[in-house]
Amino acid sequence: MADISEPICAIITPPGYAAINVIRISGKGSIGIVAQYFKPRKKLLNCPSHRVVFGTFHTKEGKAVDQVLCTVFRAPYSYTGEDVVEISSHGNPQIASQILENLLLDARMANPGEFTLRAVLNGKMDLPQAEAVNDLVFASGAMAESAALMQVQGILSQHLQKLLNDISDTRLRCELAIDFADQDLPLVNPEDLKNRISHLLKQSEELYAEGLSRGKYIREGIKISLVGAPNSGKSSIFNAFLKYNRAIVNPHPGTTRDYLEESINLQGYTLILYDTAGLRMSSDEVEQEGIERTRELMQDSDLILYLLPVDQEIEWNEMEALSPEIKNKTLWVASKYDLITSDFSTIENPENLDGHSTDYAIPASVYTDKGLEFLQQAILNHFALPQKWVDRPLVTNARHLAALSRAISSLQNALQSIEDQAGYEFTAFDLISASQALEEILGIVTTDDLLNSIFNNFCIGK
Ligand SMILES: Nc1nc2c(ncn2[C@@H]2O[C@H](COP(=O)(O)OP(=O)(O)O)[C@@H](O)[C@H]2O)c(=O)[nH]1
Ligand SMILES: [Mg+2]
Repeated sequence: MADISEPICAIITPPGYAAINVIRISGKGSIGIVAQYFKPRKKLLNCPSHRVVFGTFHTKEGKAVDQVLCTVFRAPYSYTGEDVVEISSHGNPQIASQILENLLLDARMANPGEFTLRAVLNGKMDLPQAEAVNDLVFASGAMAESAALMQVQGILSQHLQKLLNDISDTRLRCELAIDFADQDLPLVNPEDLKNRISHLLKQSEELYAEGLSRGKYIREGIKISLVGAPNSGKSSIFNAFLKYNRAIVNPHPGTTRDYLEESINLQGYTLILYDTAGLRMSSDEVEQEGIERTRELMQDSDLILYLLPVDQEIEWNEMEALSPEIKNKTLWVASKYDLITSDFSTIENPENLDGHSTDYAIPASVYTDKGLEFLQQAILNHFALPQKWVDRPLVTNARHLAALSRAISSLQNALQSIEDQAGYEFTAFDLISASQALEEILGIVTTDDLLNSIFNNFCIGK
């Protein structure tokens, strides 16, 4: 790997005109490099860590560029663990470029994510924390922000580290049993080992299951498609969720031919809504194409809202033709419910109306106050999504989930080997594989390829 203390710099604020711009330089000699261009020079050179100095930035030729504030962080007490200066200039992009050009005489341009990579290499944070820095920057929705913040704070890492320690402890017990096979050790007996491994497996499986559901939905959003016969009120509900008229609403059936996609926020979760052409037999070629797309979207969605308007005959054939897999992720919605009653507070036993069968379709209306409240609640309930952030370790990252799944397979093998009395060597071997999978998440073992693939997704300056 290249010299990791060589000074690197970048503009770390978005391009364009703004109140201020910030240029960051990190690495050996950073403070001295900036001081060449800064007056009063001595003040910057002698500045203690975590202080701000006011002065003027000059070019190499001595021309004043701007009045700036320099924030100084001295190694190891900085984001990267190295000497860092952050120069705040007035927010004219030409000023920031001139400052950067002068710094580039002695430093090189930072690659995407390189400041954070250095933080990892210098032990300021581990890999899951670094990955979460990027998640935090790009988080959409309050839940995604909380999940990323939890991970930046190291809560997931600590949890995984604890799991890793417990696996190692169990493996040591197996190794003891191998080494002292001829003696009766009270410390290790198959029943105790089995219990320990079962417990590790259970913890890992719970973490994985929640990662696959809540974690995935928080990170990627929840894909929901609105389906139903033409005129069932799909576009109206779509617009009502969006709070503006995105889709054309029209009493003529077959108005929406392609599908529309928009994201909304529900209790901190991102819902990706699809308004579709609906389902019905049609001789119109364009509409048929739209219906085909609806079927594809249904496959791809996490949830289907199937509208059964209270003023239309239910088309049982269409519904019964749905595969069990699709039906499992369908909520049945009694749309246009205002035609029955517009006072939703009088609807009896709304908990029962969870939408999981047509008999308990969720009443919904876009023409009534609170007409979508039952529906919103049913969506959160369907995914068992808490309305407030739950402060426990959560895996949201696909790389982490894949490694966790490998750890689970190894733990399952370990358990099996105890049950089969295959010999403690086999159990120990499987426990080592499980540890390696968790170490991969934590970045205890990394490769350049892995680091590159992670940090290439960062922005320059992070
Ligand atoms: N009474 C009532 N009419 C509705 C409601 N939602 C939609 N409609 C009407 O039903 C017709 C079809 O609505 P639209 O949203 O275009 O249905 P789509 O074809 O499924 O997208 C329009 O005339 C709407 O005004 C509702 O909640 N209550
Ligand atoms: Mg429509």
